[in-house]
Amino acid sequence: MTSLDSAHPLAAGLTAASRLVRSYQGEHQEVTPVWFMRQAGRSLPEYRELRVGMRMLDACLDPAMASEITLQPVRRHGVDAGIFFSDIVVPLKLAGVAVEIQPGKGPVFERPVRTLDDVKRLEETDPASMDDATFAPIAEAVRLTTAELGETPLIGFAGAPFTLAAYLVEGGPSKDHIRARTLMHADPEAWSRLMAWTADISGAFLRAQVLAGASAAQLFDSWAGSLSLADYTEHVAPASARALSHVRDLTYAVPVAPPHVPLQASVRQDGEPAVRNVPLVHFGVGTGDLLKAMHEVGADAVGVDYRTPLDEASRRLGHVVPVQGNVDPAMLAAPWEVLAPHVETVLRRGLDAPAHVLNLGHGVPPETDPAVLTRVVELVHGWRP
Ligand code: 1CP
Repeated sequence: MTSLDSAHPLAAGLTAASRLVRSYQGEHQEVTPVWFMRQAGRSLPEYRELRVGMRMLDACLDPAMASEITLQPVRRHGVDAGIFFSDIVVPLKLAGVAVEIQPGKGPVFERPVRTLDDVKRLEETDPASMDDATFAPIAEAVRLTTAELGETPLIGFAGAPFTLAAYLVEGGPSKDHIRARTLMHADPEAWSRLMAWTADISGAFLRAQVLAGASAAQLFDSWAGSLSLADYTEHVAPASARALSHVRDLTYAVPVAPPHVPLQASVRQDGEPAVRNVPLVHFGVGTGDLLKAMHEVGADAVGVDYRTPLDEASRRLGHVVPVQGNVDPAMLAAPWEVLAPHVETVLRRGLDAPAHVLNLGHGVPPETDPAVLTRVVELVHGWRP
């Protein structure tokens, strides 16, 4: 176990009692916390303005800009968390992989990884050699952000090994990730080495964010829904567990609750602080059949996409796992009279789990009216069962 620095927002008592952190730790909150995947980004005019003339990955590696973009949706919507502005391919770029993010398309790689020799070329960068200096722009951006966020937690994130491998093998965005799934079976050695390498790269990226001040971490396995449960369990889950193991050891002593916060289970009564781990969330798209396996790789909470109702997801998770989700992003463009009851249904179904963090079932569509997101936050914060 490794204790976070005493100045870390969790250890210093700034964020440990927040609705978000407590929910991820399984403590039901009277007011359901809410944030949105892709809340930073193209739905916000202030983001589009800031990004003019700046390439995506350059923006991610500019600490002042990454911090400002992270803070924009928190200021505007009053959400319960910031999600660090970066991208799942940033640690690959820091590892020396030639990658660009093309506007309107996504990550594109100069050289797809298709053979064992290609994997060996990646391995020339030892993930263990990626140190504080490598992640300096990330750590600096996180520090700038948490200094502004105060009691609002920052969520760090990384791509899960399968989703990263899907991009690396295909060379860019793909629909069914066919080449990646072929490699998994056609060359098990190349596959398992590729998965171990990406796990360590993503793990190092996650760890840098948490050590610098993130109060929770989310692993995005966006494309895991293309896998059968058998393939996921055998060829993917061990690498996802490996990625999470890079942050699983990070703990903090639960501080005494600030006077304005009612005493809850997260604060020990006998004067001795309890020790907690930094909460870890695991999310995928189309992963209704994989939810239990995704929890078992070492996550505290599971993100659910819009296809599986939250009460059903909670049932599959044995009713003991905090859930996050799962407003259908398509509903954001529907009239309020349609959207509001949908959000309320999600809130009601979330009661089936020990705790619920409201989110979308996938990212905010770029054309979303930001005023609608603000209104959803107000609805969620005002809702009582
Ligand atoms: O110029 C731009 O604005 C490019 C759009 C964009 C943005 C805003 C990309 C390109 N990435 C991001 C930021 C980003 N990416 C964040 C932080 C912002 C936030 O959530 O508020 C996060 C968490 C990601 C993670 C990410 N990148 C995922 C996992 C989450 C998900 O949406 O499934 C994935 C799959 C990516 C790859 C990626 N990066 C960008 C795009 C358009 C894509 C998807 C491409 C595809 O469809 O395959």
